[in-house]
Amino acid sequence: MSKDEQFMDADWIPFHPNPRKPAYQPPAGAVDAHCHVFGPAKSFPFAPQRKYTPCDASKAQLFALRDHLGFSRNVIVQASCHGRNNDALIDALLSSEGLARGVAVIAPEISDDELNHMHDAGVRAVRFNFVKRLVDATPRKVFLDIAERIARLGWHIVVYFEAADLEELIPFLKQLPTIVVVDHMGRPDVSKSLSDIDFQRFVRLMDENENIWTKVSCPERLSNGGPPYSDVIPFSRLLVERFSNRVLWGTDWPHPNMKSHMPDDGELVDLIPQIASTAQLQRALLVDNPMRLYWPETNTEGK
Ligand code: 0GY
Repeated sequence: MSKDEQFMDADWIPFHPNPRKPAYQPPAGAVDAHCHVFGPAKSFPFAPQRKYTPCDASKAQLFALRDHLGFSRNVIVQASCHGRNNDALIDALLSSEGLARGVAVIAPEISDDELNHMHDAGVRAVRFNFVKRLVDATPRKVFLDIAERIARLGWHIVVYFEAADLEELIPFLKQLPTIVVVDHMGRPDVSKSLSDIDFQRFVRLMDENENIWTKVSCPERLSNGGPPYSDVIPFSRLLVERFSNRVLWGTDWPHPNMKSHMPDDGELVDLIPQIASTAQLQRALLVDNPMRLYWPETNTEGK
């Protein structure tokens, strides 16, 4: 099938149709800091250069899930299937009544007017994606030029890479002039121990660079055992306890490219008390940290 046809891939697993109501109740004002919208393709066609064609996953479905899970806000991350066309993302932000912020993917030739328009809509970061199965490579110089421009707007950078690529990426990451948020804990190999050299390299990177944050997200993607994802919990817990003021949490709805199974989003929420064991850690993870990064003007005291 040609990539110009906008039908979802034959092996695509759609998001859970009926996630359970979580037993865990997040603190007031909780933020789902990693999720996406896909299309709908009829209004927002997928990019010609995409590596996959997903099912539609609309802003209305995302906001309904937010409410169902007991969350208040979303950070919507531009997914690679939309390339550098952020229209679906911007449309969702503008419909969110200020309850969503965005992470865009931009071209180096973007105009100042476009950047300002994105800022007004709620974009606060750009994403640099290094995952080879998702995107064609972008030269580092292009990323550094983008980094300099968005730093002036007070935005930050979200990076997505595989654990095996971290060592080579470290000098580049250290050059970035903003806060840098690493997706999905740098994708550790959870079949190895916490003292494994690759995971320890990531921990050291965070130890030594106070501008580096991470999302303790995607147990369903990292787990070898499947639900209830017990093999991933120790990695998330270590990062939450060690870097409590630099961690974020997200559902990753609608869970692109899951091949083994589709998680129940309610079940993912119910894992939070296992990775953030006190009310204080949970509030930092779900409210204080994402609010400081994405809604710095909003006072959350006493919420
Ligand atoms: C994620 C993970 C994936 C996909 C994307 O932009 C994307 O297409 O981020 C993935 O396939 O690992 O964070 O949603």
